[in-house]
Amino acid sequence: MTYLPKPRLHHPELPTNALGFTHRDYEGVISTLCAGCGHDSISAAIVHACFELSLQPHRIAKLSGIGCSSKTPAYFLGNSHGFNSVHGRMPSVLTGAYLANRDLIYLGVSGDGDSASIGIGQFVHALRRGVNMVYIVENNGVYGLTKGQFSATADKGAKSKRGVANLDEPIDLVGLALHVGATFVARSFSGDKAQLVPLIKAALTHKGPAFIDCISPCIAFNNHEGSTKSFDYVRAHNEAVNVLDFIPPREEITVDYAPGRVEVVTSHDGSLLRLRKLAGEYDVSDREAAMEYLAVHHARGEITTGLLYVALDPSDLHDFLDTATKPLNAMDETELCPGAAALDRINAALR
Ligand SMILES: Cc1ncc(C[n+]2csc(CCOP(=O)(O)OP(=O)(O)O)c2C)c(N)n1
Ligand code: SF4
Ligand SMILES: [Mg+2]
Repeated sequence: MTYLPKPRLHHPELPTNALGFTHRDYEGVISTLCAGCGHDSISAAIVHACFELSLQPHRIAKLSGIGCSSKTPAYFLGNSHGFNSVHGRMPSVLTGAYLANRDLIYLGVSGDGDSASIGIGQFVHALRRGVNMVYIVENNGVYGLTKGQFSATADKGAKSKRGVANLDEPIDLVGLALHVGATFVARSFSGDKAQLVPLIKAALTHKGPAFIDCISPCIAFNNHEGSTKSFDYVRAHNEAVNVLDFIPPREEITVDYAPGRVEVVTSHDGSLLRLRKLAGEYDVSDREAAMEYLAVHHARGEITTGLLYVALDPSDLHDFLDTATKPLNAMDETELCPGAAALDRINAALR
């Protein structure tokens, strides 16, 4: 594949993070997506989040499927591990990598076609198994790369660019993620950086499957009147449940807020997620209530965004399987191949 690297010139006054890296150290090659595509804004938000969290780029693994959305990992985190897999198969490749090496931070990037159509089986099973990852769907309601066919997230009655209405019921990936047991579930909009960046930061520090459905308008095939995934439609129908601040560990915490208006959620690494409620009755720790809230507001034609659910005491696949803490690539031959007696013990335990 051809690509254009970015010039390495750095402005001497670019701000640096705790590791001495600038924003540029978290970028990738120049994007080849259509100018104005929502996906590029999500890439920028990922760069911003990783810079602000001072993550070591070599500790991140980014994986994707096929689609314009799945091309985007080339455009961010150029110094991280990357694997561009097969259409709809990112979750199983990511699961395998995570089982082999739990020390990396896993970021799965996918599209609505990649995850809600061909890859829906993979999507639900990776979330229900508790794979510790951030899973972002860049949701434009169409197969952008193959020229704009409706995907399974397109709303019933939404119009294609040629004016044809979609006849099928939509799949709401957020509802599905809540149903199958994702422990961090959020929805955002590529045009809302103030909401998206803290959500990505919180998801990156969450232990367990963190899912973000990010509405990301396709300006080439799904940004016209009659679309429910256009910039204008999402701006007009956005119903945010909370406003977020992300506070990393070790930073002095000085917060001042009216009781009952703010919720503070502590992540497993000690970072804090401070949520200011916009919807008075909204409780981020109540999964069933989140599902009901989504259904009620969907029926009103609203797009619910924000952090919709977070499990306060999450666990993950390695906890369930009680696997070794050491990555496989750090084990020596005797640990990898402990011999016949160890195998006999394992077999006996399974009888
Ligand atoms: C197995 C397989 N089936 C079909 C395709 C053709 N194909 C490529 S991308 C794509 C859909 C992409 O849509 P989405 O995941 O929503 O990404 P977007 O381009 O909209 O970001 C399809 C059907 C393929 N590459 N591989
Ligand atoms: S076709 Fe749509 S999704 Fe693909 S790059 Fe262009 S605007 Fe983005
Ligand atoms: Mg799409």
